[in-house]
Amino acid sequence: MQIYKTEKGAVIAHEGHCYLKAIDDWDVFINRVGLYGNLLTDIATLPKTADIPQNVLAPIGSQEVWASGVTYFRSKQARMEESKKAGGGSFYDLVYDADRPELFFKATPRRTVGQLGTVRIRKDSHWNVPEPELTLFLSVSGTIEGYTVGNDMSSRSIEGENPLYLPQAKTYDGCAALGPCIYVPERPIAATTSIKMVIRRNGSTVFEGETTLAQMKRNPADLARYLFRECSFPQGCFLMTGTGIVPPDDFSLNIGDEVDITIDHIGTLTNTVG
Ligand code: DO4
Ligand code: MG
Repeated sequence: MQIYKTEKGAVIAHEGHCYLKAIDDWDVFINRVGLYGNLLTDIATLPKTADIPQNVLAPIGSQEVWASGVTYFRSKQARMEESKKAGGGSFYDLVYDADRPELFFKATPRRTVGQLGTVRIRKDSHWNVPEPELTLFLSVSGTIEGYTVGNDMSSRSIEGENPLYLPQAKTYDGCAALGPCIYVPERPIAATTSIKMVIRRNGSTVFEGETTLAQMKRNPADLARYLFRECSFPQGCFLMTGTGIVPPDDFSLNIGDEVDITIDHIGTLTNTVG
């Protein structure tokens, strides 16, 4: 089932029908252990309503957005290459093979946009890419309750100059996008799930790439466990799981580019670069 955040409340899509639920607080609505079962109970008393809404908000309330890095071979390879001159190359190799994953703070809700929102590139960065990432919604107890599409906008020039600049490469206004909904399945998402990204410039495709969750070296539940080791999240949190799609080194985003990221069962998150 999918849940969409709208101005009128939550729209729950299940087995070809949509249900509108008036809610006071999105945080309380999504932050429930056993969300799938709770949603089934919610819709049992709700009338069927219109179709999937067109105007949806980012499916976030007051949660923090965190991210994982170097969870796919392609990401490790790209990072080692970009940071070679700065002497950072081997760190990526080491973290790829280590037990402890790379986890970093990505964004507050205020720095996060939703469907059709504008993601930004930094004015002081000359090499910028979107990173299409399966994003977990974790409850207060650290359980994976749902999944959304995430875009971890990144400055490759800043991160490549020195790995210590990672927070600046990753966190700034408009650095993250989430949406269009939270997919809440009965069972964990399958390894065959595909992630696709298309970047369009003036109506033409300038990059497209695809991967599957089977290419991810880490297990989503392990990433969640590491994040919750010493951090508490009373309202739950979002955790991006890393990118497996990296455009070639001569590619950088332009203002006005459109980025579509599609993940099976969740849908397509579309954003314009500003
Ligand atoms: O270590 C740099 C960031 C890695 C990242 O964001 C990713 O692999 O997706
Ligand atoms: Mg990333």
